[in-house]
Amino acid sequence: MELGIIGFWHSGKTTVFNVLCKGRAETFRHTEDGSRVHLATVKIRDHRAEALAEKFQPPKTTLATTRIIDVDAPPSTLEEADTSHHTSILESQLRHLATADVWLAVVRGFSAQDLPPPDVRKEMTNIVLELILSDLSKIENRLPRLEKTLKKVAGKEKEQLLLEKKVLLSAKEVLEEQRPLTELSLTEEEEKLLRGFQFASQKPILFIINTADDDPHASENLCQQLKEEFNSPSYDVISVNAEIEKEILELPPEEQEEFLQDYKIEVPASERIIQRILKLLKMNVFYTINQNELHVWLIKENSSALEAAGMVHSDFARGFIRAEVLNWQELIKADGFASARREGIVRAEGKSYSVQDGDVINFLFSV
Ligand SMILES: Nc1nc2c(ncn2[C@@H]2O[C@H](COP(=O)(O)OP(=O)(O)O)[C@@H](O)[C@H]2O)c(=O)[nH]1
Ligand SMILES: [Mg+2]
Repeated sequence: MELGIIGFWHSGKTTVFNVLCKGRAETFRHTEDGSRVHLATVKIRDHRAEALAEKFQPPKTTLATTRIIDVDAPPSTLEEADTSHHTSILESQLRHLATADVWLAVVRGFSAQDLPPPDVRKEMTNIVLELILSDLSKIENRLPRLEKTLKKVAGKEKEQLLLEKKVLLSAKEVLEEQRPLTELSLTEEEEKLLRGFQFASQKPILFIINTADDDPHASENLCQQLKEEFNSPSYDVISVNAEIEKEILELPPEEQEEFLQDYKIEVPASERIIQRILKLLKMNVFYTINQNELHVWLIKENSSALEAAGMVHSDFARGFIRAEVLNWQELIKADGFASARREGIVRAEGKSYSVQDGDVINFLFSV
């Protein structure tokens, strides 16, 4: 899973990046266009895995991870941050983020010197608009080339290109109405055709309102309102106070708890953000456990036991016999797989079983 951080100038993207990697040293590379790209792979905290590990004490626990990318794109001065440069800022971010599965769109909700007062609605609208414009320009680039090639080919190849043209034209129509490609309904084949383009407006967005407001109720209300206004199953809105959370992370661990309480922060932003991302991406979590290791796995909702087996080990999928399944809480209550089997609460599931969030799975296989 890869999270791409986007947003306009000075919205707190890098601060959010640092909060997500818990203040740990970041790696970064400089790129040809002068951008600075921050990369991190972070473990996803999971209280259920913590409970399982505590109970069964496996020598090793492997948490699921996610990659996070943040781009500091030029221009890098405040003077250049006015609206006329917004496009180029987001465009140069997108260039480094093509492979992201989801956008973390950081929106400035705090006042800053030399910048206009925060306007979260406008910034959210503009972000969506920039994604749409970026996709539109990709399509406008592709179409004339496609036409050229069409003249030279025949048969199956031509058929394929004609289909691509048709899909691109309907995508173009949606974009020209200033609607994101998440609103385009596609067949599986059409979806495949578009995949290579990695269209920016086709990815879900978690808007992160980086607010100066430390009243959690006011922030919660604002998010709810924005969610209704930007109504889409592909969007979610969350508010964080990135600056404060970052400062707390810089404190010695024994002092962090106290400050979190002072600021009425019940769940740290890093965890809230990741949980909402998993929901937005419709990801479930399942677990495998043996005497050596507890392993946390992320899997798309509605995935089959066979797909889950393939993630764990290709042999498990190839030689799949059945999956022994039970919920993580049941496993803890039963004191482990052996006694759960004796109690008869372990279910035997076949290849097509749809994996549920919180399942612990033991794959039986033979190769
Ligand atoms: N007051 C306030 N300042 C913030 C907050 N988040 C970030 N900042 C400050 O805003 C500036 C820009 O933040 P940065 O993360 O570098 O923004 P980026 O350009 O989007 O990467 C920095 O000086 C931060 O300290 C916030 O929640 N409140
Ligand atoms: Mg930055």
